[in-house]
Amino acid sequence: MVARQHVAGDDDGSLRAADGRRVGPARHPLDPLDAGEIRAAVEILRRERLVTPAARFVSVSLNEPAKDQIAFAVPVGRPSTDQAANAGQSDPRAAAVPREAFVVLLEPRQHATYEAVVSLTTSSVSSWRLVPDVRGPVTLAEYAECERVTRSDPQVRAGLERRGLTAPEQVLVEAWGIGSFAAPEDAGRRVVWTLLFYRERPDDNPYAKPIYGLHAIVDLDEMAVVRVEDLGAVPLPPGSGAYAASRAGPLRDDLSPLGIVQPQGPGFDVRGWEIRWQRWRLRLGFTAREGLVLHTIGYEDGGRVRPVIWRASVAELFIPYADPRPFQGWRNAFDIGEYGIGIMTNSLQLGCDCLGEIRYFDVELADQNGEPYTIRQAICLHEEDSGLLWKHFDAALQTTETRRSRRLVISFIITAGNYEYAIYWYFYQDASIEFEVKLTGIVLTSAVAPGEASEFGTVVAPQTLAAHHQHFLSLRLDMAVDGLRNTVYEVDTEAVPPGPANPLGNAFRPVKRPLRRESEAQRVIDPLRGRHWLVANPGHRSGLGHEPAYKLIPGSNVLAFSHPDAPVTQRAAFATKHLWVTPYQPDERFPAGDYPNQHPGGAGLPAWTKADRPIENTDIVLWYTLGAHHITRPEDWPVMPADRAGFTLKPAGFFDRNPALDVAPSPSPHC
Ligand SMILES: [Cu+2]
Repeated sequence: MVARQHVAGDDDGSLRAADGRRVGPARHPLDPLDAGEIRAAVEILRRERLVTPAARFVSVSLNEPAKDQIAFAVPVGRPSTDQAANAGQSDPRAAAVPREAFVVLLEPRQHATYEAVVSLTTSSVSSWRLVPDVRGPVTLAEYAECERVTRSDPQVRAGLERRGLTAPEQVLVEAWGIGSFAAPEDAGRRVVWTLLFYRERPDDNPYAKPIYGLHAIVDLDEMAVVRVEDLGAVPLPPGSGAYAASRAGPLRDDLSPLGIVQPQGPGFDVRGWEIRWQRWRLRLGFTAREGLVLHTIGYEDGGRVRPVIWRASVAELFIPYADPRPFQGWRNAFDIGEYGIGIMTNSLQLGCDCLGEIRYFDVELADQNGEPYTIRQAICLHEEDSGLLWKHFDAALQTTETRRSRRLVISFIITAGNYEYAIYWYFYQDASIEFEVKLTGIVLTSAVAPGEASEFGTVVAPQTLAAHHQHFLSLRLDMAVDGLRNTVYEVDTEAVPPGPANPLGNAFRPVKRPLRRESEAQRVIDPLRGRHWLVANPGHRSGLGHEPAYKLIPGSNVLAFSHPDAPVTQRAAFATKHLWVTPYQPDERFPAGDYPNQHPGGAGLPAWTKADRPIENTDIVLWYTLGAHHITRPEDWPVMPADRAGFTLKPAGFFDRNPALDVAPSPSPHC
C-alpha cells in the first residue's frame, strides 16, 4: 500500500491530500484501513477527549460494512479498469458506504477496556462503550515491557542467582495468559504469568535452556511484578539447541537448482485488494486479531460471479498442553483472543517463504500508541503447480488427455513465541478450496533432571522435555453458496442391511440429514462413515436438479483430551466439537468470545447456541474446528519439520459437470 494522507470528511469517501488534491481512487468498502485512516481514527478519539494519554490501543481496524452494502465481484467480461474496481464503481452502492474504524483500547489506570466505532467519513465517533468485566488482550508493547520488568525484579533476580544465572538480560521472558488460574487476591487484576528461558550465547536457542520452577505473575495494567513463585531449581539442560545454518554443522551441498519461471508473469490479476485468478474472484483483508481475512469469494460461471463464501478467517487458535505438573498445567494459549495473530505476522522474504512469481501485500496496523506501522510483505500471493488435475488414457484409441493442476496460494506466517503457524488458502481450477496450516518452529520445553522422563512429553535432548500438546484452529466460514440462504446437511454413508434390497450385500448409500437448529449442529467427524457436511442453497436447482452445494471434507482431526469440566475446556468449548453452525450475526465473530483473556469460559459458541436458533435456509456461519495432535518427537528438535493439517471445500452439485474440463492441455508437445 502506498502511504497516503486521508482527510476524513470527504463526502465521496475518496482520498485527498491535505491540500484537497485527490491522491487515489476511493477505496473499496472492504479494503483494510490504511495508515492515514488509522491515524485519523485515533486523532478523532483524542480530539473528542475520549482517550487519556495513558491509553493503550489493542487494534484499529476496519469496521466492516453490513452485507447489504456490498456486492460480489464483477465478472471478467465487464470492462473494469483498476480505478473502477478500486472505487467499487461496478457496484453503485459501494461509493456511498461510509468508512468506519473499529477500535479496541485499554485504559490501564481505570483497568478498563473500551470499544469505539469511528466514522472516517464524517470525522466523528459513532459509538463508544466500556466493555464490562473483561480483560483486554496483551499488546506487543506490553509483552516486551513484561519481559523488562520481570528481568529487573529483585525476586526474579534472586531466583536466577540461586540457579547460578547472573545475566538477567540473557533471560527470555514469555508472557502467558493466566486463564482462570489467577489467585483470588489477583482476580481483579489484568495479569499474565511467565515462563523463563536462558540464552547462554546471544545466538543460542533459548528453548534449549528452560529455567525450571521460576515464575512471575505480572500485572499488565500496573506493569509490575505482583509475586514470584519458586518451585526449586532443576539444572539447565546442557545443549545449545542451535539450528542456524552457521551452527547446525556441515550442510548438504547436493541440491541441484530448481527455478520456477513464469516468463509472461503470473496468471493472477490484482486490483487493489481484489484478486482475480482463473474463474476465482475474491478480496483480501487483514486484521490485528485474525491476520488474513478473505472476503466475497466467488466463482465465475456463465458470465456471472456465483458467491461461495462471504468471509473466511481463522477466528481462534488454542493450544492446550498435557503436562499436569505445577505451572506446566497452566500452559495453554489462545493466540488470537489473548494476543492476536495479525500482530504476530512475519515480513516474508522472496525465495524463502514462497517461491516463484510472488505478489506481496503490505499491511498496516496500529501500535499500542495508536501510531500506524507497516508489516511489509505480510501476505504472499502466488501460483503453484499442484500435480495432476485429471487424466484418461483411452486404450482403444491410444489417446491420452491429461491436464495439470495449478493452484492459487494465499498465505501468511505468524510467530507465536516458540511456534510458527504458516496459514495457506489454496484455490483450484476444479472450483475446490483447501485450507492448510503448517506447524513449525520450536516445541515448548521444560527442564528435567538427568535421566528423568515423563509420560506427558518426550525427552528431545538431554534433560529437555517437550510436552505433548494440541493445536486447535477455529475456522469461521461465513458461507454464501449461490446466495445467503443456505442449509447445512450432514452426510454419512451407511451400509444397507443384506436382504431383498441388497441380495449381494454390497450396497451402501449416503444418508443426508439437514441440521435444523443450533443444538443439532454441534458435530464431530466420523471418518469411518465418510462423514462430511454439505452447505447447500435450497432455493436453487442446478441443471441436473441438484441443490447447488459445497461440501466440507475433514482431513485428519482430533478432539481435545482435557476433561470436559477442566477449566481449560470450559474456556475453549468450541474445541469439543468439529462443526458448529450458527445463524449469521455480525457481532458473533470469535468462538471463545470477544475477550478470552482471563475469561472463565462459556462465552462465544456455547453461549450463543443456547438460544437454539433455527439454521435452515437462512444466512449461516460454519465454524470448523481443526485439531492438530502433537505427540512430540526427538525429530521435532531443535526446530521441527513442518507438520500439516487442513480440510477441503469442494463443489457438490454446484456445477453440472467437471468445471475443469475447459482447462487447456499443457503447452508441452508431448501432452
Ligand atoms: Cu505442536
